[in-house]
Amino acid sequence: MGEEEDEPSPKLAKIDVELHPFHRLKNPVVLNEVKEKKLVFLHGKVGEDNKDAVVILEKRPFDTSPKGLKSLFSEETKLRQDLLNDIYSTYAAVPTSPHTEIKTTVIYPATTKHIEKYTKQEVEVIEETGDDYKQITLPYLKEENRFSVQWVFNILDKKSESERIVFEDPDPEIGFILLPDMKWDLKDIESLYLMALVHRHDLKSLRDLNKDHLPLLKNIKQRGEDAIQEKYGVKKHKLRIYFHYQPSYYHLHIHFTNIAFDAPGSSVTRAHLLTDVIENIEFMSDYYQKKTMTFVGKRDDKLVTALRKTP
Ligand code: M7G
Repeated sequence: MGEEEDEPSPKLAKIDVELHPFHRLKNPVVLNEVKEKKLVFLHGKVGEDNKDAVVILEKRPFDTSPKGLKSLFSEETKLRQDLLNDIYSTYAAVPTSPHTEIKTTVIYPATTKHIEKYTKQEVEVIEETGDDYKQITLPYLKEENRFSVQWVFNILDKKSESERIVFEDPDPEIGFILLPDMKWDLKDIESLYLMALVHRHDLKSLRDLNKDHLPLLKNIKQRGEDAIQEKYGVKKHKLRIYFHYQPSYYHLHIHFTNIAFDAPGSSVTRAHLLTDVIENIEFMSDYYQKKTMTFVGKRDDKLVTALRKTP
């Protein structure tokens, strides 16, 4: 992995730059910036009708494969010397592709919810009891309040990303599709990030799971781990496999990330390990209907406001 730069990137080749909003983004403003991750979230307008777009830019890690290093330390890299003193020198180096590539994610047209999702905001801890879920969260999760899961249906129906599928079990009850998450650049194995999307459409989140779903969960764990080991050589004890609660997208899915990678949303305030979920349900079938779920939400989020118990 990470050593296939000979082939032009299929993703780049496919983009119709005339239609693509990237170079037509007007008045970009920063929604959030994570300097240590070299990551910036921007909002801008596109086109005559000024539709909203969210653009996420992330500088890629160095390509430390032998080929990557060769191209870095080549004459193609321009150097501007900043300091020279005895045996010490510093430079601003301007290498050529792939070292200068920026992972770019575009959401267009973006909804107000997307802009809110990527805007830096104060966060707070929320405790949602089983009753809160039934009385507040579930009624809140009406279509207009949640993100569309059209992209999930496109994957399950093979209308999008079918060439990226790593594994599929087509069974309607316990089947799923495993594929790389949008956040992964597919190059750096240390930041490996895949996702299992279940074929069935009736499960929104952890809250819907009980003992009837154990065969589904065990199938995803076993076959997901096997497929990742086979394709990427990453063994199961190197994987963090978990649900998000709350998720952004309410169609049941499971995250598979490399434990070497501090993936966003992998901390105790959002991640629930698949092994723990399986065991909790084995102890008590309605565990996730009864359990008080603690999560971190944004201060101005409508669901957070509805669930907040202290002013
Ligand atoms: P989540 O917990 O519902 O949302 O996980 P969040 O972590 O974004 O808050 C959904 C996962 O699906 C995230 O890890 C996303 O990066 C990933 N994802 C979202 N979209 C829209 C896509 C997509 O179109 N394709 C792929 N492959 N992954 C996506």
